[in-house]
Amino acid sequence: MKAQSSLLPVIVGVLVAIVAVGVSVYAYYEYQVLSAPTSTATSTSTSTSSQIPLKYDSTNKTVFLIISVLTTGPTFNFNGTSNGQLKIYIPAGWSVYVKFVNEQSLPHNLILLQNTTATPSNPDVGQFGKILYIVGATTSNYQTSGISSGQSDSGLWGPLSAGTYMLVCGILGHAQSGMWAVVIVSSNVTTPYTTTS
Ligand SMILES: [Cu+2]
Repeated sequence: MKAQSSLLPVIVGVLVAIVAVGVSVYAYYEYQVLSAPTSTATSTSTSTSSQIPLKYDSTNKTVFLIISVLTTGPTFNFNGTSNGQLKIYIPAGWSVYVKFVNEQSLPHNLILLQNTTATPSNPDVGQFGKILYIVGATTSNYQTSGISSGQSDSGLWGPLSAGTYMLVCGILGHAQSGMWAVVIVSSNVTTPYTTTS
């Protein structure tokens, strides 16, 4: 009994030492976990938070898209963006109900183009892609005609096959001046959204 009781402080001392080392190691790793990935987490949340959801009807597989030509920002703009900044992500096989509003006095129209070049490469959009749909003009007058001064026009486009398309204004020179956006139709997209990076 005497030998056991003299061992007790030693055992307690060893246990305290083990716990102390354990707490220190845990605290060290906690510090590493908390401090190290901060920059990674920030950049990840920035890219996901820039996704703006679009309204849609999943039963009818239809996306509701409003494109307005604003009187603020770049002259040749879609929703205040220009030169492919606006990217619209649509699930494959879905349709787009588009409402096009032009607040400027300068006429504009809206065309969904099966583009053959990554950026507009000709004043006539028909020269760098196939015109799939038009609102605000027709296939025979899109180079010169559009809507203006708060007028709107709308259309139902699709169903759209997977692929990358371009949204352009068809009036001569407008797309090359910045009036274009990118439409990505993909089976990887489950709910529609836009980005403006
Ligand atoms: Cu235009």
